[in-house]
Amino acid sequence: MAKKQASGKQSRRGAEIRNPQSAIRNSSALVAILMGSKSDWDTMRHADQTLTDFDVPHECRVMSAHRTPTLATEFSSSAESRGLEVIIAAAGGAAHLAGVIAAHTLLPVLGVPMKSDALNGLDSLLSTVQMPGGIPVGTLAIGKAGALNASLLAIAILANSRPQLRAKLRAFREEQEMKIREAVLD
Ligand code: RP5
Repeated sequence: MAKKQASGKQSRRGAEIRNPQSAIRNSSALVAILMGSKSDWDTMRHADQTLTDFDVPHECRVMSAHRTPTLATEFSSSAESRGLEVIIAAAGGAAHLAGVIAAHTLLPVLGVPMKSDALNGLDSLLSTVQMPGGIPVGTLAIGKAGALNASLLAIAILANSRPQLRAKLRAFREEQEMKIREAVLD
C-alpha cells in the first residue's frame, strides 16, 4: 500500500507516494508519475514498476487539478527546469489533471484515464482524450493497460537519445514476442 508523507511541509504541498524504488522527490528523475488521488495508486504502481524495471529514474506524486490546483500548476511550470523529460498524469472522473499539467509545460504529457465507479472509466477517457487543439495530451487506455503503456511510451521517448535504454526496450519486445510464440495451451 502506498504511504502518504505526514511531514508538515509535504502535507501542505499535497500527498506524495513513496516506494523503495522511486524516491518522492528524485532530483535525477526523468519521468514524473502524477495521479489525482491516492486511490489511483493501485493502477499507477504498474507504471512505477515498469520504469523501475527499466532503471529509469522517476518520481511518483499525488496532486489534483481540482483539489490542489496551485500545486499542479507549480509542479508543471517548473518540471522542465528540474530535469524531467516526460510527465505521466493519471486521473479519474472529470479527469483534468493531464490537461492542466500540459497547459503549463512543453514536456510531453501522457494521460492515463482511471477506471471510475460511475462510468467504468469512460468519463475519465473522454475527459483526458478530448483536449481542444493546441495543447496535446497523449492519452492511453483506461486503467492498468494505460498505466503500463504510458510507462513504455515514456521509455520509448527517452530511448530516442539513449541507446542503452533503446536496447532494453528492444529486448523487452523480443521477450514479449517469444512468450507468445512459445505459448502452450492446456
Ligand atoms: C480523481 O477522482 C482521481 O484521479 C480519482 O481517480 C478520482 C476519485 O478520487 P478519490 O475520491 O478516490 O480521491 O480526481
